[in-house]
Amino acid sequence: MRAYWFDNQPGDQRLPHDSGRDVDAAALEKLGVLYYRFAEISGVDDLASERGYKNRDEITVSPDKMGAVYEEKVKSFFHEHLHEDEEIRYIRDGRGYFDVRSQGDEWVRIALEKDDLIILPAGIYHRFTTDETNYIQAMRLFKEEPKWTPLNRSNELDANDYRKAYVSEFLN
Ligand code: KMT
Ligand code: NI
Repeated sequence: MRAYWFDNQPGDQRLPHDSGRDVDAAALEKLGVLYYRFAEISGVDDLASERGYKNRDEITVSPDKMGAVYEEKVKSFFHEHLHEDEEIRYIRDGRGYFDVRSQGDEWVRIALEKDDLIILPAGIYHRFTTDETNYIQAMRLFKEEPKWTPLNRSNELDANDYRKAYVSEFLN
């Protein structure tokens, strides 16, 4: 994992967009973003049982697996959104970027690779993209049913209860 300020320059979303200014794990934690690294699946199993995550699946995001819809999917993952539940991703192979909004509403880019696990809190505005390799395989953990409907950012969404709870816990 490496986190840094997104450079806000034009260009494909899959390019690094690296400003050269790093963001440390403590700063991520202030935003409610938790990071772990597990070389063994047993670490993930323990975290899942502590947090009540009973179910999991795996997704591969690549042109090989997704075919013609790949480009469209990658664009849709990159729309700024939130979820009303935590988003947990454990990277099994490949690489990708999760971008999260900072306290000052700037993008922080989090580059993840194999064995990285990230927890994004409910209500945080974020987006995802593959990198230039166009390949990532990730485990998605969830409590009951998959509940990761993306709610796209809007002024109305700022009044959502989960958004308000996030703002009061982490951005004030
Ligand atoms: C997400 O939340 O955007 C995704 O599930 C994308 C694939 S997981 C790396
Ligand atoms: Ni999401």
